[in-house]
Amino acid sequence: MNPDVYQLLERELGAGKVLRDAERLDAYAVDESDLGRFPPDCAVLADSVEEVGLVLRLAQEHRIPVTPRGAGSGMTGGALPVRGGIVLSTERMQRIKEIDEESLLAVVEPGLILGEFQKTVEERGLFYPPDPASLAFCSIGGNVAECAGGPRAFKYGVTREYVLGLDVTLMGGERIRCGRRTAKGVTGYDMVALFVGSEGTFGVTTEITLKLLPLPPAVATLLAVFPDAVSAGRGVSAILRLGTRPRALELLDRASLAHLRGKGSYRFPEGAGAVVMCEVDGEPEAMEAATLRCGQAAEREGAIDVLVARDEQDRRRMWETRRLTSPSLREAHRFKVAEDVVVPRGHIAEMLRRVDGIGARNHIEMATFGHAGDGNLHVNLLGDEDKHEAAVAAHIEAALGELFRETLALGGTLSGEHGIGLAKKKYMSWEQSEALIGLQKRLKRLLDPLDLLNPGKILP
Ligand code: 2HG
Ligand code: ZN
Repeated sequence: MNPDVYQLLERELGAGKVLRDAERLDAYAVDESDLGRFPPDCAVLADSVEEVGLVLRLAQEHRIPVTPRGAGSGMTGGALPVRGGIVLSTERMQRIKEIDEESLLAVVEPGLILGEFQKTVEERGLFYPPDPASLAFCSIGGNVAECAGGPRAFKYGVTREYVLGLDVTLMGGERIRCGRRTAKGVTGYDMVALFVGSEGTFGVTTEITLKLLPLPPAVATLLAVFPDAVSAGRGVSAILRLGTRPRALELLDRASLAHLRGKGSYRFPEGAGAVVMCEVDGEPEAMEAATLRCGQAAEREGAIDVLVARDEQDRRRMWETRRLTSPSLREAHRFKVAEDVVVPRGHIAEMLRRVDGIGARNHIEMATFGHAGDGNLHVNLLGDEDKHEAAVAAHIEAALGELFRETLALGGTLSGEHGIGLAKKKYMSWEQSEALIGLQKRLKRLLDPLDLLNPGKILP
């Protein structure tokens, strides 16, 4: 990178906001994907929309790649600066600018940590449902870029459903406000939908208007214990067929549960082959009947035990421990390739059966868990051997290929919540036609003609 540009940035922004020493840049070279280290030439910690605009204008003028970054908790390499250049971090933009209780909306900055936002709105009796497991450390800007999901997406939908409006700065510095503050609105094309989930390749979000809901008055959580994952998958389908709509319907297989042993404050039952976590919300008087119905449906499919969270503390512990699945798997293994395939809801048990076969055929240790009610499974491919790194990598590659083929054969999709990023772009053409990929490339060219904004992501 041209040294004059650093100086220009430092002069305009102040030296404290432009990081250049290798040690500090280290943190910006990785994310949660395990795809390697990609140190940028510098990182800019922007504080305002004007600063974001300045970076994107200068970078365009000097042909420098820019990789936007929230909290770096992404799992597919979306925040990795694969071509060096500038990492443009929004971590300092953490303000909640407005909470409008009557209109049920909030206006926030992208660096705001999701869990903090949720706590703030809940104190006012309001509810922001999207709950990725990283909620304690992921940023809302990152959630918007990836269109994050989470357990509660089962009833309430993913981030996309909650983004009413966006303030986006395009490569080159042009600022666009799109969307609305109203409950409805169809004026012009749905530009918000275009930016949500675009993984930082179309623009940099500097302000987000989010829809809120009233906080549900009561919540109840039940845990159904199954002998194995396939029967748990059938249990999930049986609960799906009920009229009741739980807000979360999650599954953890034997390997995932084994990794959670001794972790967190909740102890999942010893010896379980798989568990289904089913959570309902609504009026307090409806909770008992709803959990009973779900529990009975699970039992009809072979659940050997059904436990109900005793109180709010028990419930919180259960979820806190569930959220440790991903970090526990990572801690225990040298390789952890986390997938997030989705199959249509009618094929959940069948997909779990096929996943078992993939692990066995490729001699790969696997752990499968996640948002089974949505057909969204986190199939994790795990590996440990140092000496045979290349062999492990080849097994993982082969297993991945099978996983994606099976997913697509069942009418599924490659990614339900983690995005494509760097990790899966070579598989894009397995799912999408040349014409569709071509159209997306034309869109990218329109918004970023020099391919400088988060280059090398999504599109093969
Ligand atoms: C979760 O649901 C996250 O816990 C992480 O999406 C998934 O590591 C994973 O596979
Ligand atoms: Zn997930």
